[in-house]
Amino acid sequence: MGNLIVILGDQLSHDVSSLDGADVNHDLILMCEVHEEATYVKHHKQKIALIFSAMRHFARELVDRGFIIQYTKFDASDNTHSFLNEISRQLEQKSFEKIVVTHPSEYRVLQNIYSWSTHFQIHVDVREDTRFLCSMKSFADWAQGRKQLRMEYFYRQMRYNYNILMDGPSPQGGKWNYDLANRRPASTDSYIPAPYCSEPDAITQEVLSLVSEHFADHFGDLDTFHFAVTRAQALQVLNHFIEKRLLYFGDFQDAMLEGEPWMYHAHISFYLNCGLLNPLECIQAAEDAYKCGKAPLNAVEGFIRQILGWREYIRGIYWLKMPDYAEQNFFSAKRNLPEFYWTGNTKMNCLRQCVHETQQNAYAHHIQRLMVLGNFALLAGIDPKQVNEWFLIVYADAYEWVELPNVTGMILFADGGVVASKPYASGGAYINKMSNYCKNCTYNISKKYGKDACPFNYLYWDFLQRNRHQLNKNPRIAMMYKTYDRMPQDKKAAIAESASSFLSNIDLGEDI
Ligand code: FAD
Ligand code: DLZ
Ligand code: SF4
Repeated sequence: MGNLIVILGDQLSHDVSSLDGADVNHDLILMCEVHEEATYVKHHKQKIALIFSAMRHFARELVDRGFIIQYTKFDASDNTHSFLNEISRQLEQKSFEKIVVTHPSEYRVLQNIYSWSTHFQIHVDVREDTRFLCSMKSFADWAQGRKQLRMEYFYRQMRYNYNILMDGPSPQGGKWNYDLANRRPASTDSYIPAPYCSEPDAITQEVLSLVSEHFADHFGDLDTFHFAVTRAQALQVLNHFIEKRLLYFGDFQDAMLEGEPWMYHAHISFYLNCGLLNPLECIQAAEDAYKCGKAPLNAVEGFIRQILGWREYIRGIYWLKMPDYAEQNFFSAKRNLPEFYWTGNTKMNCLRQCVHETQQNAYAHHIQRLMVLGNFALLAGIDPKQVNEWFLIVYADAYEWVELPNVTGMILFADGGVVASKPYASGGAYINKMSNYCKNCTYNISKKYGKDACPFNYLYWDFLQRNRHQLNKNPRIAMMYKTYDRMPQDKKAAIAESASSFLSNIDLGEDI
């Protein structure tokens, strides 16, 4: 009797632990495109297309390796559209010794998996997801007894453990972190290489028509789809980054330019998160580029920190803190998400650009997510549930394990300071310094309050003032409160008046 091996849509790696010791003659691999997963939130069309196409290509590769596969397509007439019922169909047809599955990336799916053994009276072997570089147990051990869970210390430990960019026990170049060298704005005449574009093959074309037929009311454009859908293509994306962009990644990591959604970023989160790329190979490719002089240390360290540090840390926080983490709302924020997050219809040029690019590409780079889309949601006091849902829907790399700590922890400070030591709140000056968005904006970046002033400018002070009781003990913000307190009374009143009128315009659905 063989095993029933279930492979989920973000487990598309040939070395995934559920395939360890798999028997090509007796085991059956089940993969299914189900309504349950495709609609638990209304994912961006391109995200569904990426997962379905990558799943279909991966299944074909498994068949080429000799495995027996049961693959349920979304539009198959007998599709029952849930994991539980698709497994049930297999168990009705054949006896299996056990079900084997790699630990899912999301809490929601883990609860589903835990129900299988009681439901079917069969042993379910849930194996560790060894594709991550820090196990849940190692992260919990690292966190144990620490007052603060700062990414920087976790990252240093990971560098040491994996011997990445190390000179014995010390970091190469003498510093762990070169972030201060990574703050250059880009200019419009900067050379920015075009992103990798795959040509849709017959499988992808079939998926694209399926998505346009069944998910027409989901957010986002589909005709701009150009994602890699196989491991071979994803490796080309990685290679393209290492050869053409890594060199500039450090310097321009925080830069934003109108009409340049891809900048010098790697565009690999989609593939890392669904399993087409492995984090260690991306890290090693960057380290090799440094060793052979293709890229400077500030770029390579900056890139490696994102994957070895941030990505693993975020995943560790998710599993350490779930399920309560999804309910956090430190500031009791309750404003509804403004409609312009879906349409891009706003006079604020920075937000308009970032929303339109998100619609077009199911992608925005980190600083757009953090300092524009995220910063606005924080300052305007948007309900964390709604912000989380939006971020989970609109990006093709979004899975709750990575989206939730970034939104609840990093941008909204809704966890009260688990991920960030202070809110990433900022006025318009930062956006103006790091982008050219303000040049084409209806609002005036240099004005601090009043009808045509940049809303970020007054919302920033209003946010601090509104949440003073929650933040005034935070030593990292004490200076800002001192600055505020020194302002003349009439300036404070004008800021409060501008913020109040702007926020009520949002609530009324006015044009802002
Ligand atoms: P690069 O800038 O080239 O970075 C390389 C890699 O580092 C990324 O591919 C990613 O795997 C990793 N990385 C970098 N920053 C982070 C981070 N903060 N957390 C985890 N991994 C990181 N990333 C996701 O993969 N899925 C999400 O749903 C997601 N939601 C986010 C929401 C918000 C509000 C913020 C501020 C960040 C979010 N991120 C998310 C992190 C980051 O923005 C994306 O990983 C990155 O933009 C992906 O593009 P890239 O591959 O070009 O990344
Ligand atoms: C994101 C996604 C989508 C849109 N559809 C499916 C699907 O139909 N079948 C599937 O196995 N996986 C899908 N996924 C990825 C899953 O949501 C992902 O595997 C879980 O988040 C794991 O916890
Ligand atoms: Fe954004 Fe303000 Fe600049 Fe306009 S002026 S683009 S709203 S930061």
